[in-house]
Parts: sequence; structure tokens; C-alpha cells
Amino acid sequence: MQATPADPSTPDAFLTPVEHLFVRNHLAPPPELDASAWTLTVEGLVGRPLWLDLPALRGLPRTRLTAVHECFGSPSRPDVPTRAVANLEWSGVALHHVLALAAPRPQARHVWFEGADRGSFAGESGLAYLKDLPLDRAREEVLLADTVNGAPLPHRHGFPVRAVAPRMFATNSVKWLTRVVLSEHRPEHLFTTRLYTRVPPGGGAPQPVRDVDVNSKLLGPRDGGRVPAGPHEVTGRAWSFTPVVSVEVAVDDGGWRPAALQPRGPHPVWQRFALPCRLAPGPHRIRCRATDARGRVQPPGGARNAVHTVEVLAV
Ligand SMILES: Nc1nc2c(c(=O)[nH]1)N[C@H]1C(S)=C(S)[C@@H](COP(=O)(O)O)O[C@H]1N2
Ligand SMILES: [Mo]
Repeated sequence: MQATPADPSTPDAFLTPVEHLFVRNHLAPPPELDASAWTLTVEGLVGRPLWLDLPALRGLPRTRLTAVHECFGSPSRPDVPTRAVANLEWSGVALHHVLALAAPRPQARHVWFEGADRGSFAGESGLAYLKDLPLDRAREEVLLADTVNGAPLPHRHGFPVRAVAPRMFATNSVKWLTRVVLSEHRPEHLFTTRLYTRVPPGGGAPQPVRDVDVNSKLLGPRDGGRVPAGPHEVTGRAWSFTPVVSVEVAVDDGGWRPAALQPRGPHPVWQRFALPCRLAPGPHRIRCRATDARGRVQPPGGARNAVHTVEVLAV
């Protein structure tokens, strides 16, 4: 998978500026679609197959959504933390409006989302980028977005329209969306059934990578940074499928202390946390650990959402 040459670091802002957003493309080169030629087809188990152009899509009721956008990381290394995360405001048309026009048949259970990018990945060629979701879930949650942070999507982030699947890993948010298929079954495909699956914590059959884990990221002070000795505010962001209910911070061997935590509100956004502390001259290790409303806690290590640790030198 190609990432931006140097992934920009996450700024400590509620909305991540788009120029700081990571880029993840599996299939080179990323397409530069022409807005006037773009169409979305909706096909499969539908009563009325659709071909929508942009004016037709934009004629439907619009919605805004602010949500965490987190890359799962490499599908072949599902336990390695990447902490590539952002918080973005999208706008567009809720998928359910489009589905209502297409009239899914009662046998339809799954929605497939296909992007316009084509290429090779993991030794397979001629691939499209394809993901799928259960119909009920897609109908409730998915947005067909044409803006991010109030501006049209840049080409690299899916212009003119991408799917946004809130509370799910961003691998489900298909860029350059051109085809939606309703089906009785899941698609057998590299990106649906063979990659982006993982064994749930208690064991069992591998499940598709969907719901985000409970997770947090320290944003201040920065890892590897030098800071003046004295009083500091440790800050960062925490997020999960459900709201985060507590974040604890540990400085060196001082034990876990509860940080002040912003509430999540109605949108699945990330939540800021802060804890004042005093850093004596010398090296320090700072850690943060989030707990969500389901009682899930970040594990100490060995998982992609393991406790985040930064090391700083106070001088
Ligand atoms: N069509 C298409 N959609 C895609 C991808 C892709 O390679 N092709 N990558 C996915 C992955 S793994 C992630 S993390 C997000 C990244 O979105 P961004 O590049 O806008 O940050 O897009 C997802 N949607
Ligand atoms: Mo990703």
C-alpha cells in the first residue's frame, strides 16, 4: 500500500486540516476523475437500477457528519499500531436516500462499494478497490460525501464522491466511488474476504475489519521532543466505536491518573483529553490509556490499539 512519503503528524486541532491528512491508496495510480463524466451506478438486487450523475446526486437531501477517520494499518500486520488518525467534517448525501430510489429487493442483505481505481496488490493484478457492509448498517450510517472540511474532496481523497463509513476503519470508506451493488451475499475479493479480516479478541472465525477499536494518541508533548522543564499540559485525542468514558495518563512510574476528557456529543468524533503535570529535567516516558462505554480498555502491548507511549527530554 502506498502512503504519503512522510505521513504528516496529527495536529492538535478538533478538525484535521486536509493538508495534514494521510493518504492511503492500494492501487496505483490514483484516478483523476472528471466531475462532468462521473456517474454512480446502483445495481444488483434492486427494483430500479440507477445511473446518477453529480447534479442528480446533489439534488438529494444533504447531511453533514463529523467523524474520526482512522487507517487500520497494513492488512498483513493487523497487530502493529499505526495511529494514522484524523477527525474530519464531511458533507454529502446519506446512502439511504439513494437506496430508496433504487428500491432494494427483500433478498438484498449486503451492499458492495466499488471505487474507480484499478491495479495490482499483494501479487494480484486487475483489481478494483471493493468493500462491503451489511445492508442495514450501510443504510443507517454510510454517507456519500463530496466535501471534506467544507471544500470539494481533493483528487487524492476520492474526488468527486467517496463513501464515508463512520465509526469504522477508513478502509471501508471507498474513494472514487462509482458502483454500488446490492446482493444476497458478501463479495469474495482480496479486500473483503482475504485481507482486512481479523480474529476477534476472544478467538473464533476471522471477521471483517470494521468497528474501530478503543484508542488514544498523545499529541503534546511530541514523541522524541525536547521541552522546557517545569509545568506542562499533556494532551491528546481518544476515540472508539462508542464514546470514550475515561482517559488515564501516566508520567514515568507515577501511576495512572484520570485526565480531563471532553464529551463526544452526537457525532462519532474524537475526544480531547488533558492532564497538567510537572516535568523535572531529564528523560520522561508519558503514556495514555482510554476506556470506552463498552468497558473496552487499551491493552498494554501486542495490539494495534496498545497504549500509546511518548518519550521526551525536559531541559
Ligand atoms: N478506492 C479506494 N478507496 C480507499 C482506498 C483505496 O486504496 N482505494 N484505501 C482505503 C484505506 S485503507 C484508507 S485508510 C482510506 C484512506 O483515505 P484517505 O486517503 O482519504 O485518508 O481510504 C480507503 N478507501
Ligand atoms: Mo487504511
